[in-house]
Amino acid sequence: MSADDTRSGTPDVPGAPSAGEPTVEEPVEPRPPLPPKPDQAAPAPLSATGRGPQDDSGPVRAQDGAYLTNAQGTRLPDSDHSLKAGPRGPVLLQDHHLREKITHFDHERIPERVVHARGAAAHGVFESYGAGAGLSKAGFLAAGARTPVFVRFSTVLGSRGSADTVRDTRGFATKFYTGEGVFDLVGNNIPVFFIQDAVKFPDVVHAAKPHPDREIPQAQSAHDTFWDFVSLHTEATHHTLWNMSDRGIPRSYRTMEGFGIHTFRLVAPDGSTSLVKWHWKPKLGVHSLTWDEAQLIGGTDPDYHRRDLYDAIEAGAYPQWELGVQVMPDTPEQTFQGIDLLDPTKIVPEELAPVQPLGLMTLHANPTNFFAEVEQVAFHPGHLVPGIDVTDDPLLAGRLFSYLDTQITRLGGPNFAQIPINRTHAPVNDMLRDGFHQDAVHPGTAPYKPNSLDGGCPFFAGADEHAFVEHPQPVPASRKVREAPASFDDHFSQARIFWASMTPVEQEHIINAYSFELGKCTEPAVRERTLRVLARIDARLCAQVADGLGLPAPEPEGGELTDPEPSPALSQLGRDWPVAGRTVGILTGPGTDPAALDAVRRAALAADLVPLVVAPTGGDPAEVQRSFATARSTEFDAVLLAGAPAPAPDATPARDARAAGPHTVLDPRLALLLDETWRHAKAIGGWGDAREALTAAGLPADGPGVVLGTDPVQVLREVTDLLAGHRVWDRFPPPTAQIPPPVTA
Ligand code: HDE
Repeated sequence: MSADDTRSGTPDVPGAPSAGEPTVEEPVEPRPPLPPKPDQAAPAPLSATGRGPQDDSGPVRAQDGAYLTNAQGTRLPDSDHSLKAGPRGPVLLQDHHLREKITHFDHERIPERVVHARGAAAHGVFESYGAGAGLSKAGFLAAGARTPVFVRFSTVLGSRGSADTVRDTRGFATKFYTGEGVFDLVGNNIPVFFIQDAVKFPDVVHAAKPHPDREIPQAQSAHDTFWDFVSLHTEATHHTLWNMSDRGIPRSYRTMEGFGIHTFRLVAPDGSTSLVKWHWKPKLGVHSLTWDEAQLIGGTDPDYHRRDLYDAIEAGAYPQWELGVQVMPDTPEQTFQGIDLLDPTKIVPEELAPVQPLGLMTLHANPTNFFAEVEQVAFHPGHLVPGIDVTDDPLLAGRLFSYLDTQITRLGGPNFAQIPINRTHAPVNDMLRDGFHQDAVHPGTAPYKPNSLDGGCPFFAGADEHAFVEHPQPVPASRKVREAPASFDDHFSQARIFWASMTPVEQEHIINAYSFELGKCTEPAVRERTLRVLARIDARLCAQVADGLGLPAPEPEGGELTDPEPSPALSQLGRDWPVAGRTVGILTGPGTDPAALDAVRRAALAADLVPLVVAPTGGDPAEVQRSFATARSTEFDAVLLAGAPAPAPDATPARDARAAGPHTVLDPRLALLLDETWRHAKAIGGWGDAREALTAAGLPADGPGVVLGTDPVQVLREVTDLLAGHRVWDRFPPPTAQIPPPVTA
């Protein structure tokens, strides 16, 4: 049948089901869908608020026209008073505007995500280098291909309104709007997971979420049920160790790595396959907060990560990541150098399989409406394109079910793919029909196959017409069992690699994190059992956490520990990174030389830094961005002291508790600010009377990471060099505590 076979004029037979003349044989020649029957019309093709496609007065937006209307577009004269029987009389039931407004408001909320409820997202573009074209036939990996993306970052445990800087894993989910359909890479900032089988997901999430009776604590793992579960379920050990490391408290979404975790299978144009692990590498490097900073920010700026992402994009400091893959041969065993590639609690060290860069992602636009985009975006690991296939990782299998299922409740039915942020950029010709929130007006009469009434439309595509064809991976002959392979029983070897790969200061942070979290548990059995787990990672880790808890350190079960080969790529320290977008606080007072201040600000802006001037009181926002009352150290990556700003008139403890203390040389709030800056290992620079100011704050003016000089621009230059290493790591004293001998509990 061809397009010419459509019926013309009034059908000969009233009620004929099809717009075309069906043939006896099933149509097999692909062709576009039939037009509607001549007697049919569809609703006018207007936007959600009445704008038509023929209207070229700018992009279609959800609001239009100068006047307030109701949802039907009828203009309203008043929305401040209900319709009443007289000014003091009863409200009338006939007030349809009141009823529409309140009813809509009553239904403004949708269920938050079961996990990853708190997040922030941005639009961008992925530009392929072409290096993946030989590995996968996916069109978006071809040389020079540019693909729009939408990325949502999130915490896992907290509710929608929880703080950003809690200790937690972060989600890193990317939607690629490719010409061959949507590809979702739904990853995390930690490359391993707590569990090896999806059936355990409700268990780990129930354990980590707030206790069901009092619904506390919010957004954190520092409580009994979490540690009860992970100490009994030791396959969680590796992921838990990453969470207790600085990776659990990122400095910014912009400074996080991303990982696909599971092994995926890439299918090349010639049909050959490889097993890969996905990586996102941030151009700014991997940086974290210190724990004390994270806790302070949780109170002073719970939106810290969200604000940081949106401000950076608004300022034109577009965050960038390279997408890369570790490539492993697709062997029948699906292992690499003894590592089971189907086990999501294992990494492949980058020293064994380097990450090969495939392209660059740049996030360059903020959402226009948080709900429409960030809240309604629906990711799904089963959104795949030709050239990218899944493996038999049992955790991934459960996810392939869960993400579709969850949207049905969260987004109110099966048509969430039609929500603007979820719409594919490829033509859709499915046979899915009806359901809640159906936006499409499907023509035709035969949403089934085979058919002849719609001319056989739509037709199947072959692999050479960009069809997604599952790779015919052989399935090993076996029997039905509820079992895992023996290799999944190794819960400790890679945790030991991670620990051994950390620098001393990173190890100290891990010890502190375990001591804090377990210190917040009330059940002695939970603490004791967790120490047994730590004993199987490292004796010093176990002993020092035990010390902090006032408990004896147990001996490792399962025999003596062997020394693993470290993977230096796992450490965040020891490299220099771009400083673009880093904030520098400049503390000024009445005696500050305006010319020096101006020169240093210009130099900071020229270095792509964000200078923020702190002055005794506010004023012109172009000149002064923070006052002594509003500034807090946690806003700055480094601090410059323009002399020694004396106590301001409002520095009274009765008004501001931070103003307590006998300070005469320096405003007491700045003394606290400098003290925190020092403790959080951030660079401090200064000129003029800065030395006196530091001494007044009780800090060593010649200590590591303190730059004093007479030329403010030169001081800034040296501080910028320190910023490249992120923190002044040698400000943290080396671990001094001796390893106490193990004591058998
Ligand atoms: Fe998720 N996960 N998950 N997850 N996940 C969800 O989907 C689930 C897992 C991840 O910004 C939910 O739309 C199961 C691993 C991210 O919108 C839900 C299992 C990884 C996001 C769900 C896992 C992730 C989610 C909640 C075990 C890293 C946020 C709402 C089998 C590779 C996406 C939703 C966004 C969200 C289920 C394990 C990452 C309930 C059953 C492993 C980044 O469907």
